[in-house]
Amino acid sequence: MARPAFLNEFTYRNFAESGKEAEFDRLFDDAAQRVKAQFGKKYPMYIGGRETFAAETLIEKSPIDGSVIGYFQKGTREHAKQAIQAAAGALQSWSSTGYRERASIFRNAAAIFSKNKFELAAILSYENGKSRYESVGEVDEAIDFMRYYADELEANKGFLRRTHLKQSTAKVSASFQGAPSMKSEKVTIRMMPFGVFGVIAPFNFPVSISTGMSTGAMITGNTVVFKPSSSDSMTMLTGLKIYEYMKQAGVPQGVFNYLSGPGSEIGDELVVNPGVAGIVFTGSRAVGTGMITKAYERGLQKTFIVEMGGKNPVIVSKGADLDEAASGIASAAFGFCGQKCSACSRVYVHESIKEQFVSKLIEKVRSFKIGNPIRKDVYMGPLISANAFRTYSDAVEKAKSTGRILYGGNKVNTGMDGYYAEPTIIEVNHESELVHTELFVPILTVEGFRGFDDAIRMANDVEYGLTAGLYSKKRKEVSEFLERIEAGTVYVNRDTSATTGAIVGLHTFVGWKGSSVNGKGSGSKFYLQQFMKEQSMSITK
Ligand code: UN1
Repeated sequence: MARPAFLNEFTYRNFAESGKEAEFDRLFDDAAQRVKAQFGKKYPMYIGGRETFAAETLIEKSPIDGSVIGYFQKGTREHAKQAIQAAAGALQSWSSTGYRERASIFRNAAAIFSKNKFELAAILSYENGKSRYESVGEVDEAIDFMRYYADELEANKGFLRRTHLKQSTAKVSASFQGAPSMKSEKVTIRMMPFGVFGVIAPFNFPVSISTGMSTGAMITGNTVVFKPSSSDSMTMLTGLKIYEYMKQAGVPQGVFNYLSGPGSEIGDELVVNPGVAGIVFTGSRAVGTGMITKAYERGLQKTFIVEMGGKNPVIVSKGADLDEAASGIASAAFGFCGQKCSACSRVYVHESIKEQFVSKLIEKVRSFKIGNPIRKDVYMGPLISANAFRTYSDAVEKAKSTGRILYGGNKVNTGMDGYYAEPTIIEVNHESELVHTELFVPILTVEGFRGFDDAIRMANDVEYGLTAGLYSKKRKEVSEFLERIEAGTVYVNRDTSATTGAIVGLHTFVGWKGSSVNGKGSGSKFYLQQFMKEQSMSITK
């Protein structure tokens, strides 16, 4: 029987389609007020279900204006060891819990997230500076991940398969591959959890990616030590909410452990501790490959499920709808200030339409309001940190000396204590490191091309292969692009965004080349299998 279509949470879309946009805004505004009224509290870590405190605390401040969101524990290597032990202790009973029950716990969690979605979205906006639309969309994505993985687990009946071979009438005197037997053989093939997973999450999607990675690990029977981003960029409060909602949903004690603290202590312990069977990570390529190398150099054969960034290209061909291209590229490059792995950071546009395209792009970008992202009309909030701003201004300086600034390049004074930067469009040549290095800031490079072949060659000429886009009306170009582009998540003529905004159940979000290791995506049919090892159990009678 065909499965029913996956129903996405789509909060904004549902409110807007039923003419209730004002209610959407009111719910977000009210939640933002409630969240702000709770600022400044002290929060524990949770190990084996118990509140745990460290000797030192971390102060989480909003990138919007520096206001103190809360005080969190500065967990240490010792806490990581305790959490790993707690997760190991919970493994036996959790992994033998039936898959239907595990699926139903994550459906409960999805319902709890859904009930609290405006609150969670408001925390997210304060915590990392996302606009309300991005934040609600991200919470929706988290809910979708939980439901999608629960559906997948059930549709695959927990990934258990049975096969058998009938006895033969033929007899052989010495066996060989495929030899007949006069006995029958029954085989059960099961998928089992690896054990304890370390979940190391990024600041840019602290709700959806943390939830997706944690759910992937836990729904398949692993137990988890979860560390939200907590060094330079901090998203510990959404992390804590995820913990609380999972607990309310029925995730047993010890199955999900929440630690806050630096990667150099906690992340590192997860990598070097032999009690951790696998790591699921989203973040930079340097950190991802560093972890893998470190573990393997120590002879630890851990499973790594990683997504490690991008340098995502878009090609705009002659004859493309330039309004659509300008608008799709502008939001892909500058939504959440370009701080998405999926952000578009390179455009290749046909020489003959370059000027026209750039002026349309600038016109669109000029309409983006920069400021306090809690406000409805603001499209771009602050950069996440002083370090991110340094990356931005260094890149702008480099562009000035080696190329041309076509738009932006300046700090924006909002009167708030945060790092606000103009969306920036630069022209540099293909050899520039600005074309090859992932910057994670609102900077877009533009380059002209003459032959479509050159455009594809330049688009592919980076270490990454995460997302890519094309605007073209020519069938031949579309098929050539789809045939040759080296990226996992690819979009053609997408008006909403050229490279960002993958939707669970519709797309899968997957990187090739330096963007991942195993080339399997999230929100994908093949996601959960990565968290399990297979066992073939044959009994001959
Ligand atoms: C990321 O930036 O790390 O497609 C992930 C998107 C989101 C996921 C982005 N669904 O933009």
